Amino acid sequence: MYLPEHEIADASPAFPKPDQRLVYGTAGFRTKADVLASTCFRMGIVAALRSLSLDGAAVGLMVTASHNPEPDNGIKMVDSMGQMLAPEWEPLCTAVANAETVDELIRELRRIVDAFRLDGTNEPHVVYAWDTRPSSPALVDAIRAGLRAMGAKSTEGGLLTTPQLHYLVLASNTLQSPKPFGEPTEQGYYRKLADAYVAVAGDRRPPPLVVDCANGVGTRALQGLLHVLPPNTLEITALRTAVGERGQLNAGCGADFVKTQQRLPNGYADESAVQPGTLMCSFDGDADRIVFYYLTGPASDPASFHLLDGDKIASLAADYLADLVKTTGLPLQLGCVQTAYANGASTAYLEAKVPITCTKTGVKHLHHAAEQYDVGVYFEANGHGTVLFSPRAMEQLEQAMANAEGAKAAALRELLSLAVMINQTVGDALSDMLLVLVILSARAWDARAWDACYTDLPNRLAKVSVRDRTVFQTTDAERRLTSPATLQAQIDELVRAVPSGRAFVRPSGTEDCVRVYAEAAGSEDAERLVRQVSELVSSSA
Ligand code: NG1
Ligand code: ZN
Repeated sequence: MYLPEHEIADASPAFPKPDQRLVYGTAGFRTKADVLASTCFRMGIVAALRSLSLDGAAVGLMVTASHNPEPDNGIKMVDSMGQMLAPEWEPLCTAVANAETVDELIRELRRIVDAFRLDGTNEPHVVYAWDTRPSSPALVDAIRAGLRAMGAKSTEGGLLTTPQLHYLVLASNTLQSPKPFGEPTEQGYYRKLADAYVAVAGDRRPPPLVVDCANGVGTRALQGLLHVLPPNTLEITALRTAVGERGQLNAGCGADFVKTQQRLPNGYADESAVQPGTLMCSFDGDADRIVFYYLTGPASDPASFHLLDGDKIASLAADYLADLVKTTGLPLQLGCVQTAYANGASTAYLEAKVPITCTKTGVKHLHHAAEQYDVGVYFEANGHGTVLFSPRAMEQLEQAMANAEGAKAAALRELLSLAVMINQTVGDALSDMLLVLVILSARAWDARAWDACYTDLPNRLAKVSVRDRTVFQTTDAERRLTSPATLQAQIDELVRAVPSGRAFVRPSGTEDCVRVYAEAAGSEDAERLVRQVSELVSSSA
């Protein structure tokens, strides 16, 4: 069995374990950057072991805390086919991260080596990348030390978005396959996206778009893409592009700010590109999320702000793709996957058109549920999502293409190009942006026409700090609490009193808090409901 114990023991003291329990959660490890060095060192080792368990296939490590504040950071692992880490490895990562001593660390690692019968036959391969946080380079050094101790082959992705790293990993592992995913470089990613966009869009003219890059790595990715697209293909104004200016990342801008505050990024009233009717969008800090919005009046008036969130993107995409699938005449089932955070109005709208699944929060749950459909559209309300085409669907589309004509052939061709343009490994702000632009131009819709699909129910999301959030346990895709004992009945009673009321409580998987969501027919009712339920939560824990 294979484990370079001496090398690990020698390198380990440079990365002392902090006095804090760390958990591999929904998005890997995520906490204040200054306690993460030991975790990054150890994840370098675990990633190498994960690669060995996959016969030396490349796996990925991404250093980012996504939409969270700049002083936070995080690390997550990407599996060999570009998907999230296999769930059975999450507790292994947690155990390794929390080993108190070097001996304990070696013991935990040995456990993995024994369980998976890892030997030295293959060389492990790890691809790693990081976001623009000032803390990222030091954490990357820690990863490198872990990889060196393991004698792993490493590929440095550099500053990348999370979805770009997912792309690199999958592309690295399909180089020899009959259908390579793409060239395993950053430029390969841009070219794949750009070529597919040009193939789908043809001479359709998308609406102009103002992009808030959250002062993060999305700035670079957007520029990279625009550089590869033929000149004037897209009419984009990029804002909040201050990469590297301390304290700027996700500060008063970015997808999470816009979604949770339900308003424009700070200072937008002074931007000349920000005009009533103009379509706008915001990326998050690692550019795997996107939300859109527009104004119906002056930027200074909060009432003129209209959000087009992940639910609206899902509705736009599901509707459009369902029409294309119908035109092909193929018996493919298209479905949509949401979480409890999906606006009730979006669920009602979609339910009338396509089958819907509701899953627990966290992309891995949505992704898995979407795989059950031939074409699975999944989006979290916060703007993280994508579309999956099953191997069966791809096969049928390709076969049908061979002798199709007219509208049928056009629909097949478009679906096949969309399947390339859409980053199916994970939500991708750039790829989702192109998807929305392509659909809006095909429909000849502006922001307002898109928004008219349905009207969001007023909603509020609140955070409550509690002593121990593990006390809160849920069932029914997190829509109901089973613990603390009587809390759900009390919530039900509050909800019953509110027209079109809905509320639920769940512990966050990424922050030390409990989240409370409420929606209602009226804005004041939603506000009151979220406050009342939050008070219940505070007093029960
Ligand atoms: P938690 O902290 O478990 O609510 C948040 C988001 C998720 C997901 C993860 C990963 C909300 C309400 N929750 O999870 O949807 O995106 O972060 O980043 O937006
Ligand atoms: Zn993100």
